[in-house]
Amino acid sequence: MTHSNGHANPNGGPDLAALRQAYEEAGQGHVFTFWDKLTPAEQGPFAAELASIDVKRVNRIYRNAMAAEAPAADLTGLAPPLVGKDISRSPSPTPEEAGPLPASAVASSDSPDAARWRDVGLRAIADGTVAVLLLAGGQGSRLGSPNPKGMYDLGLPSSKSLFAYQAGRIRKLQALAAQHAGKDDKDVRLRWYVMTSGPTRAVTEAYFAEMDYFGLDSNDVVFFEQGVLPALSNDGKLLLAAPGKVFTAPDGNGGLYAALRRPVNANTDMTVLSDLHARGIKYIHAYCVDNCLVKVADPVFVGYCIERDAQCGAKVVRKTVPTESVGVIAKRGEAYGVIEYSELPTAKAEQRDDKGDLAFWAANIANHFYTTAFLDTVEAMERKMAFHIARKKIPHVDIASGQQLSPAEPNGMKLEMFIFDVFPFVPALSVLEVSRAEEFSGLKNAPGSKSDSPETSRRDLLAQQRRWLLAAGATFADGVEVEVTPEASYGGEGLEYVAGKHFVRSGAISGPDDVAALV
Ligand code: UD2
Repeated sequence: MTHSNGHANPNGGPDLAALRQAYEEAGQGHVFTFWDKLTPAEQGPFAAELASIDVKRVNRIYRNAMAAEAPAADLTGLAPPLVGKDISRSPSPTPEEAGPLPASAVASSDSPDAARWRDVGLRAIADGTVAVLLLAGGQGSRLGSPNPKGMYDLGLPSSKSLFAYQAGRIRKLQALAAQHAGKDDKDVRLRWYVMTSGPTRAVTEAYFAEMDYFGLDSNDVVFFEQGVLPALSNDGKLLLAAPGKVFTAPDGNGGLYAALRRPVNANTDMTVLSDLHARGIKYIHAYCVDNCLVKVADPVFVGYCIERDAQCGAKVVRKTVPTESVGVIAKRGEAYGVIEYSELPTAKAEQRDDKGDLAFWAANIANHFYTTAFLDTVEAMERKMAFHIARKKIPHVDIASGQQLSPAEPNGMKLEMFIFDVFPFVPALSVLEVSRAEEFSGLKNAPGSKSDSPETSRRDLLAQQRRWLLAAGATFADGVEVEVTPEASYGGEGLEYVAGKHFVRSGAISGPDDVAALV
């Protein structure tokens, strides 16, 4: 988020007096507490950082987020112009107002129509009208890995990372779409837009280059970056990570929408949106990096949404455990919305229908469809999309003592936008229920955790591939694990050559030639 609070000095730096005044007026002048102790070499970058923060917007976001978090809260304590005026409540259904998703609003991927949807999707891909958008800006703090999640090695026989799997699925799908349309492989391209954040950009780009883009044409992979927001104390004050550094964090996966409109890097004025238009791309499949089973640019889902002329689509799986860390898709009146697990009251999470199933069963798996035309309209909605407050333990410099503190308890908040907060603005969200075993296994928690861990991801991916091989006529000796890499199959197709084979050795197959070593 680039912004200049004050006017630039003749020497190019921000006008310090104007900057200090802007921060003082915004009630954030405390950030200058240690200014005189900083060296000139520290003062320059710090002033530039402060100038890049739109401190009035931060205050507005804080007040809107606080109001959205506690609608009944007494807002009189807020600055006069705000009470009752600037709180543009997001139309997202609050937990109190939300009702379950009606069955009529959902189709299933095991519908007989899926074969037709798949044809529509493959044709759209072959026509070059589909692109992929990967959300990879999260810092993966729960997983505890030093690298971006996409680089994580699940310990598979092939040692492929999540990024490698997703790239392989794109390559395979390009070939399937080309074959479906009678085109040459090289004439079908799925452009891959990878959203990173400050902490993940450099290492992600370096990894892709090191892996030679996993065999993809590097011109088809576009990295771009979401914004950051300062972390705040509970009373809305910017927190300093160091005497001359504001504590900032990625602005949530909903930061995607603003990021689509910013130049993808410092050397170009191309934005993701301008590129989508320039290339005639009409449909986008957006997904989260941390789902090892993700069907990247799934032609069934893309075709389903195209056939329904949807502006937005979302995949869901059936939720069975009330406490599962997933949002649930709900409705209030005509407005669809996702209530995040961190904001769903227990009573609602545990509410059951007359058949005894969870009333809020439609688990959001952060797997969305958009039209480019819809993405063009999001900017107008953004002011109504309340930021979400994530209360966190935030290490910071204590303003009174100058001491570096690492709180044991949450002492402040990170402000995040959620990608699904645009759903209430579409007249009809196209929801597709898919099989959890075939399409969703989150990688969220550290090794050894009982759910959403590297072990459960590895287990679910190899179990799916074992089902594919058994269905193709193979058999297994006890304890043998055979991995089917994306080079061999996108969704279980094309494995005829394993019919009658008995696997006695674990390993990975990427094609027919790899079978002999394992039987
Ligand atoms: C997300 C969904 C939740 C459910 C769950 C399934 C959101 C807001 N919540 O919860 O409803 O679908 O996934 O696994 O989508 N990311 C960024 N930038 C950020 C933050 C996250 O790109 O600033 C990406 C991150 O790299 C990942 C995805 O968004 O690919 C979701 O990550 P998360 O950890 O923020 O969301 P989570 O797992 O709490």
